[in-house]
Amino acid sequence: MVRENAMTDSDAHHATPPAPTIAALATARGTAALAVIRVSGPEAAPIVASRFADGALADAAGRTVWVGWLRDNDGRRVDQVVCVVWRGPHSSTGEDVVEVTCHGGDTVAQAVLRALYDAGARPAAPGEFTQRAFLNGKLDLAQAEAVADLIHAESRLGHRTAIAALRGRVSEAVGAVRQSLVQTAALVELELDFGEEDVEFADRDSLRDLLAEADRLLEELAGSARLGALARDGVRVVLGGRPNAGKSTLLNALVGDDRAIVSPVAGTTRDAVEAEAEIGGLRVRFVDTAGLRETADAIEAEGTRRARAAIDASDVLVYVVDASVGLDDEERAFLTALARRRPELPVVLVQNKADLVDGPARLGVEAEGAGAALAVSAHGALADPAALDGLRRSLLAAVRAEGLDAAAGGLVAVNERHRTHLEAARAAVGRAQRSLAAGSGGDTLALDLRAALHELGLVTGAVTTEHVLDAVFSQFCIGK
Ligand SMILES: Nc1nc2c(ncn2[C@@H]2O[C@H](COP(=O)(O)OP(=O)(O)OP(=O)(O)O)[C@@H](O)[C@H]2O)c(=O)[nH]1
Ligand SMILES: [Mg+2]
Repeated sequence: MVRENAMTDSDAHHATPPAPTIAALATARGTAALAVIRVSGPEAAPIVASRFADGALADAAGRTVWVGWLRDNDGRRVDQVVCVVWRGPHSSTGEDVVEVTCHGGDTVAQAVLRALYDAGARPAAPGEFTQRAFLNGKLDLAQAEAVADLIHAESRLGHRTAIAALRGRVSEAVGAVRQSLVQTAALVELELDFGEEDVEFADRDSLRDLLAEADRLLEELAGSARLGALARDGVRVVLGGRPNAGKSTLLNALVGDDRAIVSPVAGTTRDAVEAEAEIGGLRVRFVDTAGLRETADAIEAEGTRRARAAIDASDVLVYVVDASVGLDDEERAFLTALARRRPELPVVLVQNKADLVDGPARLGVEAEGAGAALAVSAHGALADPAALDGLRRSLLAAVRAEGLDAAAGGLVAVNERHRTHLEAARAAVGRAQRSLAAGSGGDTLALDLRAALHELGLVTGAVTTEHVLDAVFSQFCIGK
């Protein structure tokens, strides 16, 4: 249905052919009231006009709206559409753009697309609209990546960090580091110009201060990748503990839905059961697991094996203890070993069935690597909303995400790709700092500073390689 007919004969004769005009569905497929098809490139308006009721659309001014019938190759009416014409560079891609809004549903939208392909547009590759916006200077690379993050945002925090990056916050932060490095490099390179005369223009103390400042900013910025990952991917919270402790009951209470089977029989849960909730703007995926115990039952033993694997892959472990039973030595040993194996894993200890015991936390279930146990009652009518909220707050604190949702705007968070380049820039700054301390010549210093600047350029796209562009834009969906 979708076919390649991008190159016309005349294109083939150009030394550097102009970017072909591309078209794609910008909205999701499926039944909907409306669908939007975007066309971008030098022939956008003539291509749409050739199938549109009013041929004058070909020469339409930018920011004009046209309503009329769109016809296919055989002159049959496809749909009554609304066309918005944008003229480059004042458009989302920087090229001429026509947005065709038709009725929703796959049949109509695909028929409109086919008519436009027949008229000379070619199907857009994933991310090609955004890539053109980047190549035409409408967005830098970090902002282009934010477009993809915005589309895929699955929580309030993901939305907010993507908006901040789209507004250029990441680029601004990188720009601040860049500025201090450029300043340093300028001083050093000036000195190099006078190398023969063996003079030191650059005051060593201010160079040291500038480099220290750059290092601090880079560390902070690279560190924000943690927040970026939290915002984008959310956290995986595994509920673990002895059989019958109330893990499944707690899962159901936390997500407000009857997701997992609950029963008084120890060993009820076998497969891991997953359910999602948004807590403090963060996407939290809860994983309920089989109770941990030695068992002769082969199926339950497999469940236990899966539970251990889930705990190993978790971002946070909520270890559930039946308050009326308490934590035994074997469990303490398990938690101690876990703390040794994964010292970075936050463990939130929960004493469930608080309703069965008199008074607060009489069990003293502190274990290595875990804070004081929270007393909750996950059980149906006894479920205590305040205690559950306390548990939710502990989860946010465990991943150091408390208060993030309330932080107004300004959430600068880099992604993994940025982090790699920022770390490389920091390593180069570190080398420069050592050269300076060792009293090495300006030329080694200049080399490291250039390396650091190069890495920063790769974040925003001031420097690009095919590899970087492919890596970034191939993650987009078609139509974006
Ligand atoms: N009194 C009381 N009973 C609870 C509470 N939470 C759970 N229960 C009961 O404890 C029993 C076990 O609950 P589950 O949620 O199935 O326990 P589990 O940890 O998932 O057990 P397994 O899947 O077997 O590992 C059920 O009968 C629950 O109704 C609570 O806070 N108070
Ligand atoms: Mg269970």
